Amino acid sequence: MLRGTHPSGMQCVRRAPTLADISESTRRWRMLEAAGLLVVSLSLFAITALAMEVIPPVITFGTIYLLLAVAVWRFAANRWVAGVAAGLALLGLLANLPFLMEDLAHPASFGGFVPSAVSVVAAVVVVIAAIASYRGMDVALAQPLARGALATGGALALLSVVLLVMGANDEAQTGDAVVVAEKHHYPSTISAPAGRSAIVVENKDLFRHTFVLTGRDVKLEVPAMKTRRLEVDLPVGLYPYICDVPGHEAMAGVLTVQ
Ligand SMILES: [Cu+2]
Repeated sequence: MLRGTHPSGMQCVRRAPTLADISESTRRWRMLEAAGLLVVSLSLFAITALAMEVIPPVITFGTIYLLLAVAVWRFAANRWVAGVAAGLALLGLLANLPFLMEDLAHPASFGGFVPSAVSVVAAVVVVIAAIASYRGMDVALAQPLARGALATGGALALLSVVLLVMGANDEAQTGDAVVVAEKHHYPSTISAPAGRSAIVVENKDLFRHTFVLTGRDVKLEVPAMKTRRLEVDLPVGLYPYICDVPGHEAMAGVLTVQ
């Protein structure tokens, strides 16, 4: 409670707004906003679970969205909390845009695509619900919005599973240099014979990887759980290789051609 002075000069007590001060429709829109923030938070935690790895920035963002969800739910009567939470949700989305665009462009790689697609859909719901609660929009619109978001998220997840399962694989042949990508790591060294040979990259992760020989025109795109083969013709030498997916900088090694 805050004590203040009324323009009439009388002492008055200004109290924090309660649910009694807002309409039922405003309260429901705020609940939908909190639910959207919770879904964004859970999809970020899902990325670390699917990667089977602690990714500090993802955990930090997941925790921030979780706290925003709790704040909007706990202080549903407070328009400032609802507005600031939606603004921060939008900013978080924009800050992660390069990673989101990468993931959304590769629907067959389940681990990146599904959490990113779900979090974008949920963030859109958060912003619409916040605006609706401000403008006092009819709460009857909340249900089709929530259902539409669920249907969109579900359809995108299903599309990703189908592409993951149905996608074609390349076969390794005798004499190929085989590289296994697992838990976001490449072996630090591999070797291949000089002249015509082939590099086979086996991706055991639910996330996409690439195999790039730096300084050479060699790049393999390897979707989640897939194997790709590329014929090369390399003279004797050392060739550094990397995965150039943003955030995968630790995936690097050296190919020895002898
Ligand atoms: Cu990678």
